[in-house]
Amino acid sequence: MTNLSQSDSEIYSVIEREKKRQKEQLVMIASENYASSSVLETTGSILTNKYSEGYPGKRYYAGCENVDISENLAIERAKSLFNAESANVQAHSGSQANMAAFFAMCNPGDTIMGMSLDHGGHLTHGSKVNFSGKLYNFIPFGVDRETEALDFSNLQEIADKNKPRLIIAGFTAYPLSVDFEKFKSIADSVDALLLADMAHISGLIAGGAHPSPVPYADIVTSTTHKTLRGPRGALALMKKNFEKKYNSAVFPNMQGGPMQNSIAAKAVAFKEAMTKEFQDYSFQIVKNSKFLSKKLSENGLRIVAGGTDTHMLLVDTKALGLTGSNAESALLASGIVVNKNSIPFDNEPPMVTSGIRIGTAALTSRNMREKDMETISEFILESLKNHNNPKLLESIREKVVNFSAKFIVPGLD
Ligand code: DSN
Repeated sequence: MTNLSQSDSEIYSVIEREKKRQKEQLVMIASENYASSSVLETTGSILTNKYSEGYPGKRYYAGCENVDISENLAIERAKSLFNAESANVQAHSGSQANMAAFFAMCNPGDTIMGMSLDHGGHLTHGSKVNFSGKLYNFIPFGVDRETEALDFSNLQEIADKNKPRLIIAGFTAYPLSVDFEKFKSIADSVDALLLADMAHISGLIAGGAHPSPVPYADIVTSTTHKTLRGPRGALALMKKNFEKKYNSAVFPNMQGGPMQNSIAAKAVAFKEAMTKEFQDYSFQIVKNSKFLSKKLSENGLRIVAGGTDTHMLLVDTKALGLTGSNAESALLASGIVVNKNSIPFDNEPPMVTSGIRIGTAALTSRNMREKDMETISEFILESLKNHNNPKLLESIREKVVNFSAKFIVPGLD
């Protein structure tokens, strides 16, 4: 970054400090990952200069002959990676991909069922502070109090009673495998449409480590930067009959010019996700989180829902007498980055919480394996048990820096 270092030392220094942070800390935010050098190069390319409102072959600007090729590649690769009938790669974010899905499938005021935020849904699945909860009549569903797994019989009852136009199968803090076929049968039983928001697990689905919603859902949305390891952005897959509606919901209804640098970087990420290496990566993520979950539960922490089938685990920190917020701070002081997270039926407010969400996708991108999860479980437990001892946390942080230095950082090495 020789140009930037000379023209804008302040931003240059932020990037340098962030590089150091991403190398030294253990990034365990479940929604984060390290994009490859090729994805980063494409995201930072001159494709950012081009306006291209419209879709390939039907643009409102001249000079789109090159970005038509990259957008078509992104569409075709997305379809082939996920075995989908149609794809749209223009949504700037997961929230916007979901907004376009609602616009394509519902009218304002329609009834939609979504997982409540405090049981692991997303803001766009009906939260009152989000456009979704303001524009539509959302009816929340949740998990079973005992098992902390999705409660399908309750979901069926809510669907029977409310006759929704749409049911959303999507989660940001649900560690277990999702039975999309079951969602589809409930949606069919009440004549509802089905939207799957696979943002968290799309990399696992691409690699074969989690069942796919594509055969069942009318529309599937995803971010591209979580387990899928692409650039920050989103995609949508849909049945052919929703292609036109979804495309016009994104443009011109919701967005203007698409970000062609990001779309091309999505194409690069989709190609990477088609490799055997990525398949192995996706299975390793799950092995790592299962192993970590086992180690933490053997040593005094309670794992919500009894474990994990994915890249994430939800940990009840009250088992060690800590709020999620205290746990997050103690771990950060040790150089381990997680986020506090409400757990099902949490008595604490969202800024406090009784748990933390831990993800293994980013560390698996650094080639960490089960034996490394064992070391990390020791760092985590020691930090939580000594949360009131800043000196000890600082000594763990030094160990974490030395440990992290042994692993590659995609995009930086
Ligand atoms: N905010 C993201 C997460 O961390 O799960 C979801 O969009």
